Amino acid sequence: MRYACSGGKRLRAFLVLEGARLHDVPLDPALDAAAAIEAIHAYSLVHDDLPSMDDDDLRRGLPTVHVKWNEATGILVGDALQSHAFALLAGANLDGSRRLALIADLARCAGGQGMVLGQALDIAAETADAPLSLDQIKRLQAHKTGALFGWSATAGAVMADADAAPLSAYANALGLAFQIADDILDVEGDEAQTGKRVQKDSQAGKATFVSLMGLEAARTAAQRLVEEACDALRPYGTGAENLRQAARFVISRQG
Ligand code: GRG
Repeated sequence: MRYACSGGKRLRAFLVLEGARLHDVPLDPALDAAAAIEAIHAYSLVHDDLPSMDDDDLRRGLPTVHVKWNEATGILVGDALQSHAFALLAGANLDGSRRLALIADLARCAGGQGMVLGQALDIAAETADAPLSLDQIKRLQAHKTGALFGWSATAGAVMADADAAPLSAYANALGLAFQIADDILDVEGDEAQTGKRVQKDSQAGKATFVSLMGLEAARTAAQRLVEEACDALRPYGTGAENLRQAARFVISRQG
């Protein structure tokens, strides 16, 4: 479990801590929520890497959990990380109703109406008769990666019983920009390595933002979404500068 949680950009934890800071939430429960979302994220990566899913050998530059140990260990590590996330939230030093709201929101965002649904749609797309449309890809990604971004950015407002709408709008735009940037990075990384565009077997024939929009239009769309994300932060004034920088980072990152 420790191995699976090592490394990574900690982007989701950062969103939790910044959202909490904007709402004057004490550091202790904010750190519990930040750790919880990274545990859920790590579980999703361990399971996504399994042979029955994306079958990846490397994650964060190191052997994936099922390669380093075995497949059963990968399944169990993911299961245990998920339980650990909810245990962290259940133990957070918060008023009972706020703690329950955080837990219920995370169950919704991570589960069968959120990230797991997105993953299911993604797997179904591999055997679909036709590639997905742009709207279908947007829906898939809003669930697969966007839902956890949404929980992360709004957790601070939930912990403070404040209006979460601006941070929710920020997270929606940020999540989509992140996924478009991820598709662009995939193409650019492959091109840098091989000099031409290649796709791994599990991606073959799968529609992405780049395959549907083209590289330049995808870049422009990601840039627009970052501006939209920054605009959503207007109610917080200069206090939200770190979140604005995070949005710009999401489309300028190299990994
Ligand atoms: C197995 C239920 C289940 C869900 C898996 C999120 C997900 C669903 C799979 C991840 C597959 C993937 C690599 C998608 C691309 C976008 C993404 C989530 C990248 C990883 O997130 P980063 O870049 O990772 O924030 P780090 O390593 O920095 O934490």
